[in-house]
Amino acid sequence: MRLSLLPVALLGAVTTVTALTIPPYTGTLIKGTQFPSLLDVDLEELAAGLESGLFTSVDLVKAYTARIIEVNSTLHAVTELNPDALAIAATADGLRANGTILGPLHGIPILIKNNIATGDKMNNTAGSFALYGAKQPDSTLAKKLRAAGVVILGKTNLSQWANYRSSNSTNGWSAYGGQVTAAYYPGQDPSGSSSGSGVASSIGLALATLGSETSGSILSPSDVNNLVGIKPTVGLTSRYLVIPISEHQDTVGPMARTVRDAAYLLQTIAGPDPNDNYTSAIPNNGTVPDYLAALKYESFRGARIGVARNVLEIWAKYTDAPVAAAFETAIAQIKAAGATIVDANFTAFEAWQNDNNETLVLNADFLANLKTYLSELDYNPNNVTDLASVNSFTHRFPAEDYPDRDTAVWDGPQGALTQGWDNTDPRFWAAYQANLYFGGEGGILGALERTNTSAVLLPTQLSPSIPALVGSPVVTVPMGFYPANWTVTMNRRRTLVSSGPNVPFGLSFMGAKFSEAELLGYAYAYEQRTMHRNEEEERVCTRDWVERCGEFEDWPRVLRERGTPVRMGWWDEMKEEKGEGGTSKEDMAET
Ligand SMILES: *[C@@H]1O[C@H](CO)[C@@H](O)[C@H](O)[C@H]1NC(C)=O
Ligand SMILES: *[C@@H]1O[C@H](CO)[C@@H](O)[C@H](O)[C@H]1NC(C)=O
Ligand SMILES: *[C@@H]1O[C@H](CO)[C@@H](O)[C@H](O)[C@H]1NC(C)=O
Ligand SMILES: *[C@@H]1O[C@H](CO)[C@@H](O)[C@H](O)[C@H]1NC(C)=O
Ligand SMILES: *[C@@H]1O[C@H](CO)[C@@H](O)[C@H](O)[C@H]1NC(C)=O
Ligand SMILES: *[C@@H]1O[C@H](CO)[C@@H](O)[C@H](O)[C@H]1NC(C)=O
Ligand SMILES: *[C@@H]1O[C@H](CO)[C@@H](O)[C@H](O)[C@H]1NC(C)=O
Ligand SMILES: *[C@@H]1O[C@H](CO)[C@@H](O)[C@H](O)[C@H]1NC(C)=O
Ligand SMILES: *[C@@H]1O[C@H](CO)[C@@H](O)[C@H](O)[C@H]1NC(C)=O
Ligand SMILES: *[C@@H]1O[C@H](CO)[C@@H](O)[C@H](O)[C@H]1NC(C)=O
Ligand SMILES: *[C@@H]1O[C@H](CO)[C@@H](O)[C@H](O)[C@H]1NC(C)=O
Ligand SMILES: CC(=O)N[C@H]1CO[C@H](CO)[C@@H](O)[C@@H]1O
Repeated sequence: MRLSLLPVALLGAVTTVTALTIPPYTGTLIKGTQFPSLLDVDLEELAAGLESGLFTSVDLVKAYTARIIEVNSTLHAVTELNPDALAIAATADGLRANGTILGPLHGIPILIKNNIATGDKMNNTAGSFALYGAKQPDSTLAKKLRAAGVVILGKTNLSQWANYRSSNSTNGWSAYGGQVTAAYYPGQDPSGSSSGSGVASSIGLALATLGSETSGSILSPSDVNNLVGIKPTVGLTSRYLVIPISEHQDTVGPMARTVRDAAYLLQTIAGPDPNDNYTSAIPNNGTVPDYLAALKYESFRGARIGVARNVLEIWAKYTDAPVAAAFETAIAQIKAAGATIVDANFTAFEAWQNDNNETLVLNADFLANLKTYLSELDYNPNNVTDLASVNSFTHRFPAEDYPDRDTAVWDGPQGALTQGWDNTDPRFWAAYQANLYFGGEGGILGALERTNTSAVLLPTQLSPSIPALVGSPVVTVPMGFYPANWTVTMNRRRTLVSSGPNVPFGLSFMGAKFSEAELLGYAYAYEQRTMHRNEEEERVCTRDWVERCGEFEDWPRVLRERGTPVRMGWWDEMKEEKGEGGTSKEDMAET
């Protein structure tokens, strides 16, 4: 598969791109100026190139498209390209020529997760054939991107149904999009569920991407793909026409290579939406803060920053030595930058480990919210109107890979259909109150309050669960990489590398609701002092994909044959330990 396909891919690239020749890693001279490397370029460099006429938005669409096609057969990060992207880019170029710039992202290609609806030729499927060919209007976020002049370049692959289907599937697999793999080790588990968004942003298949999170789905793939990820407060960004899991926990946010780029994207998508009443909670009558203005090198000076020490201790077994060591170094750097560091323990964390109310809440929301989403479709080719009909479609449609990938999150012992009651049931309120306690007084919000801190730190791997319960924000920034001699392990199916050399990891800043501006200030101050992202030059497989990594396409098979041991990803392990989900415990992972 490997070498024979390559010339075809390269030929495709050459014919698609006229203004540029491809190798985007090293940069290409255009009119005597270096075209930026798509792997590293940031928004301000792209905007400067567009402004000076070095290249056009049409050139960018061609360059990114060629790159997507070049790596897609290996990584499966992008499920479909927008057939209108070139026309949209040409319109953006025309407006620019006329002196009209719609915003900082004018003419910039962005990829979005395949659960954010667009009213164009693209499908919005959550990776399921049940929704292939369905028609729907633009989501509010798609409208906002268009109004800002963004070129929506395509849709990214994901863990199917945002990982709310199966107890024995894999991160980044969908029936519609195949299996995503990440770029830092051949066959690397991309984590999920915003798997394609993570991989696409990490290797420059667009400037940046949008992902969605219910519990970990932005943070976790950002962690293992060397990215800045923003999991916004639930209600800061509209979920209207985003395929849901839970109205109480779902949120959409940016996945980018720099804090600044992520902030630009958040600025573009945040704000009130009459179609999503959770956005009415945005403070100051819906006025979104200036996130760019918050990016200050001296943000830590005089700040009180907490560390959730007891979480680190209780979950020590999930934190590998290189991650723990990098975390202590990060704390020292933040202290040296002027912050006071204090313990900010999550007092009910131990008790929460034995609580399973989150499953009840997510099941109840999913039953109700999925039904609402399906009722909003303009065309529903398979007549799926609720979870029961999606379940039966999945069982009978061969490409959905049932029963080898089961539907335990729906019809298993603790599944949503088995539960049978939704968020209008009196039992919902009690379950939700338990969540609010474990995330609130007993979790992140209580810790912030008691210790008078403005952010709490954890390695990103440990950070998503508690903020998910209350919908509070988290920002992750690259913190380091596993060492070159790190032992390779595989996922449970032995189809992906769950841990291995050079796999990245991040640092999370967790804050109070709607404190994104402060969190971004800290994230920026940490990023600018450390710039771990840039260490990837030596590591990312795709830098010279053809020479170095293309030949490893079947690497998981080689590893299997060598008897490489199984060790589930840290997130899967901790969820299994906690006992969430259906028959087996991967089903709650990274939703
Ligand atoms: C991605 O690769 C698959 C083959 O693995 C192909 O069917 C699909 O069309 C590709 N998608 C894009 C956007 O190139
Ligand atoms: C640019 O402005 C000119 C003059 O107002 C107008 O004729 C033309 O259609 C505009 N082009 C675009 C692409 O907006
Ligand atoms: C969307 O799905 C339809 C099938 O109904 C398919 O023909 C079309 O190519 C898909 N769109 C894109 C952009 O892949
Ligand atoms: C939003 O509206 C729904 C139904 O109209 C209601 O149940 C819910 O409580 C509202 N949520 C908020 C945060 O106002
Ligand atoms: C809040 O915003 C709405 C809509 O923009 C406006 O009509 C209203 O006057 C504002 N209220 C206050 C108190 O500023
Ligand atoms: C909380 O910390 C801030 C500094 O971050 C300080 O200005 C303030 O006085 C403290 N408040 C209390 C109640 O300790
Ligand atoms: C936080 O938890 C750790 C570990 O359990 C403990 O050693 C420490 O004393 C706690 N800190 C505070 C301020 O309670
Ligand atoms: C939910 O929370 C209540 C109240 O704390 C508790 O009694 C119950 O056991 C919890 N349910 C589950 C499924 O964990
Ligand atoms: C969906 O329902 C419509 C109208 O009832 C019917 O014509 C169509 O055949 C159904 N499609 C499927 C796939 O069941
Ligand atoms: C997944 O679970 C289903 C149902 O228990 C089972 O039939 C199937 O063999 C499992 N697949 C794998 C790969 O474990
Ligand atoms: C990896 O190398 C470090 C020193 O660079 C050494 O301390 C460690 O034991 C090695 N680990 C393995 C698994 O070989
Ligand atoms: C839409 C799309 O690109 N689908 C492809 C995703 O990858 C699988 C293989 O893993 C192909 O079979 C699909 O055609």
